Amino acid sequence: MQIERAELRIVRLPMVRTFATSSSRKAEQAHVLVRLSAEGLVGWGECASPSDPYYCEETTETCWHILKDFLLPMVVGSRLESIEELTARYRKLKRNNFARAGLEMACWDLLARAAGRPLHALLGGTRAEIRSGVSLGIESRIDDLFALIDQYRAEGYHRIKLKIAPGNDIAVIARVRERYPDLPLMADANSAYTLADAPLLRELDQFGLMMIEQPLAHDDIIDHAALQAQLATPICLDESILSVDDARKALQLGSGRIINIKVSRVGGLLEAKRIHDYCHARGVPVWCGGMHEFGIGRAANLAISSLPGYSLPGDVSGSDKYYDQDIVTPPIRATAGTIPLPEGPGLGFAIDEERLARATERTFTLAR
Ligand code: OSB
Ligand code: MG
Repeated sequence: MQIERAELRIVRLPMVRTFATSSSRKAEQAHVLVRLSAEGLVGWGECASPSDPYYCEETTETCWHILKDFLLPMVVGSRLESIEELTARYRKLKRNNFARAGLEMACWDLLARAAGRPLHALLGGTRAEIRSGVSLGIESRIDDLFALIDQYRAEGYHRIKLKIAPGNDIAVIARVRERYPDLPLMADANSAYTLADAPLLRELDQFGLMMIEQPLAHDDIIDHAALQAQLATPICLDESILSVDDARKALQLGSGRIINIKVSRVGGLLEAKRIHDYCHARGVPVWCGGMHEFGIGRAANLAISSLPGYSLPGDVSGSDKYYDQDIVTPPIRATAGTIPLPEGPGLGFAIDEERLARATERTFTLAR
């Protein structure tokens, strides 16, 4: 299809509750949205990058820069027939995966709409609904954490993930486990520990966690292998895995036993599918991680989660977990912790144009 026009916008939404991890603290999110127009069709994508470089090196502004100055000029005013063709055009670009993912998502949406098919069908999804969990930030009062766990259990979510950090780890997990002996529970450290903390991390083995996510450095797979050899709890890698090659090397080394696949972190849905396929063929469980996506990125997460190897509940909660008013309509809703796949073409949700206009704080257009 002939890509005639691209629009970028920075959209800011307040979060329903401040979310703290070992590396950052957020009360709002500002994401770059990508809107492509081609032959009477429109495709949407989202760069769910945090505004600061504390999860990975990208920020909202680096996504804006890379899209505006490098990625959009590679596609606007030319024909595009496949995602492989798109990724080939930016082969020389290093990293900047959140920026790539926003453009790639808009292209998938366009291609799926042109084919008149839902994105999940185009990706090879096999599920009609997906089972989800929730990720809970660090709370300064344990009673607030208990109240959140009670709320999301009552809503039927299938597992709870707790953020941990040095000084906010064993004691918190112990209190939660004591109060909820059978809760499917896991912990995410967002790379806050080092191998010297192995004795402390080994204490987590007594709590029957489903997994511990990214305990060590964001760019490490060597120390993770040494740590996994000392832990009964499976390690799940998040920050360390940016591509299917990373996944292959980590699994070969024994750096972990589970992979959290984030569409944005790996640069898009095609790479997410490749990691899924690699893991699925080897019996390695994967699940879909999140980056506080608005409805567009959330819809993409939903679509990729329908692939058969996404066997564990992910962080693809309903829109209301983070936002009072999402920019898609209807908002994405979970019932009993389960979200149905949409039946419409493409991402399968419509944009709430009025809401979007109110939340937009910058725009850029390239047309030719
Ligand atoms: O490590 O998975 C993470 C949010 C922002 C940055 C990193 C992470 C997270 C989450 C929340 O855990 C995932 C979500 O519900 O979108
Ligand atoms: Mg994580």
